[in-house]
Amino acid sequence: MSLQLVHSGKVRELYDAGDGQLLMVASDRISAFDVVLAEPIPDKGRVLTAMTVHWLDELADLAPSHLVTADPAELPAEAAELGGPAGMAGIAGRAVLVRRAEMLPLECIVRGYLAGSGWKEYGQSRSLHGTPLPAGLEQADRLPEPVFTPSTKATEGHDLNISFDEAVDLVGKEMAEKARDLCVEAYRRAAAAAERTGIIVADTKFELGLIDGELALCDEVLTPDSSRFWPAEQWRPGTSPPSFDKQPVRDWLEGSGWDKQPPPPPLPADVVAQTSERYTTAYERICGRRLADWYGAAG
Ligand code: Q0Z
Repeated sequence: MSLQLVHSGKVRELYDAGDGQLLMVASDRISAFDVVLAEPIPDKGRVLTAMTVHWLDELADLAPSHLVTADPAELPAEAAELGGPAGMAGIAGRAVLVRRAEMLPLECIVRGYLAGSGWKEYGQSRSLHGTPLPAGLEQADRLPEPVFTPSTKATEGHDLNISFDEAVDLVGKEMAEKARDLCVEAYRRAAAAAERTGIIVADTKFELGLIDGELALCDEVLTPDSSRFWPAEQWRPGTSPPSFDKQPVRDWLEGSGWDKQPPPPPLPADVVAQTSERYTTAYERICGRRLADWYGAAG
């Protein structure tokens, strides 16, 4: 009578809930430098789940979503088995019931700033996703307009950038255009809201799927794990801004002398506490809600 695990990611799990539904569970695990650390970050799973639900609600007029419920009282009874000794209370707030979608074979990335692989490409060819950009842009500069830069899920971890025409080959012209327009508008709205709270959403990745033939927002939405969040006051073009959420972990690991080969050294308790605090702050600032009001949060 246990829920079947259908997919296990680095920091979350997906279970078959029957009736065309899935249970998506965000853990408190954190990854840095491509490895998962041993120490959980308290409330991280709740923050990511609450943020996703916030954005799905904010964007509901733009697109339907896969979300059925985040209310622990409405989850299948077997979900309690995933909550450890605390039972349902152990997963409350970090598990959502969703409708199974026919996922587009695309990672729908939108970039508003020049970071990561976008900055790398610009350095090599003064373009982003093959489209020429103005000369003289610096690392972390804001782009003139947000750009849709789709990729495909490559084998293990690293994704492969694809052109818009290749996206069209994968899903058809109408679907590719719809996906692009939806994602760019969703990014614009979320980035504008976050900017008013002093947080820059440099880029983000959406996963879309078809539900009843309609394009729907699926998976996690505008979370720190699917996006680059930067503290606006530390943004300086020409430098690589710190990550709003993971920087304490990265800084400590960098200073630990670790050779970046697994296993990573154990994180000190103060780094864990500081990081947990960053996630909570990100949620409370960006979404304008208290985490204590979310399911299962300590208060
Ligand atoms: C999401 C993923 C996770 C590992 C598949 N509504 C949906 N319908 C069908 N498939 C998915 C969804 Cl969200 C789906 N992923 C990503 C989630 C653990 C991987 F919780 N894979």
